[in-house]
Amino acid sequence: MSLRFEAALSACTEDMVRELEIVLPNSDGAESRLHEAMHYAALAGGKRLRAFLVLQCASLFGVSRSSALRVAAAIELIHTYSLVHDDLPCMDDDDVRRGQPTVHIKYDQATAVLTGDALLTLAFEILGDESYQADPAIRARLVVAMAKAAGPQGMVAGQMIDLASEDVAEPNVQHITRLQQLKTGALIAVSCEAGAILGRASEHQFLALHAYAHDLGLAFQIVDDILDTEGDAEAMGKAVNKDSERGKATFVSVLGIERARTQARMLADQAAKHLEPFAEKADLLKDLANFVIERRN
Ligand code: GRG
Repeated sequence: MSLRFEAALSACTEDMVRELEIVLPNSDGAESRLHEAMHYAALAGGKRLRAFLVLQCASLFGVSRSSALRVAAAIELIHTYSLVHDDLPCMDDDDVRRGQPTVHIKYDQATAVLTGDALLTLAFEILGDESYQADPAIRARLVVAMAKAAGPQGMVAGQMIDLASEDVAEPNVQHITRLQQLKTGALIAVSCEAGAILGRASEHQFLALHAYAHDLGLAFQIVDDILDTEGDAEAMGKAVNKDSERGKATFVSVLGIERARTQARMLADQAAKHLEPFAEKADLLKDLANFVIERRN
């Protein structure tokens, strides 16, 4: 990992914590348990990759960091909601996330459901608010793009397909690719798209970033499957080997570990190539493609 990339990622993480503390609600009233659980979930750590994508893509077009941070916070809230709900007993049933008890373990299931609901709706409240972006057309584009990525033809659809995947008789790479593109790829893609929308990117620039995000998202997921097979639960901050225990098909179970590794490397290289139109302005995004395949958590 280059020193420049390391410094940029850690600045993003610090700024994101500050931004989330600004946007998350606080109260002493009867709803304080909900607000406390929202802080617990959203400020528990995490790599902040989606936020980094928003900031870096927006910076290609000279967008102010404060506007990009607000949009990045909204995406991190949506990402956090998906993790809180995914960890519930009716879904993946996990007790540990980001190295600490999941929200339903720390609080209770009803609070975890409401926390996810509240994080998701807060994200859309933020995106609709004029404080970070005066142009209503840009805000509307962001709201629609985010709803498409997170909703019934994006992440939620991917989760539904995933839950049904244990019953698929002969899973193949096409099935897993589609499922993962919806479940994790769509939010990664919209993180890049959001930077481009804020920056009023041209069609050509938009497509280049979309192609980068597509390949990066797949590489990210393949590595996630590799880490689930090989990883160590402490470094990951969550249980590992869950997919194989459940007999769920993954890129590793279908491709084998060596082909999965080669495929991830190939996709990361290809992702970086899509950034050529931006020349050295996109160096940190190229570094990110490398980071995604070298990460240990
Ligand atoms: C409940 C609607 C709904 C969706 C859940 C994203 C998701 C869909 C479930 C997460 C399950 C999972 C572990 C998927 C693997 C890829 C993934 C999204 C990992 C977590 O993202 P990271 O590694 O997490 O960026 P951090 O903690 O770093 O933010």
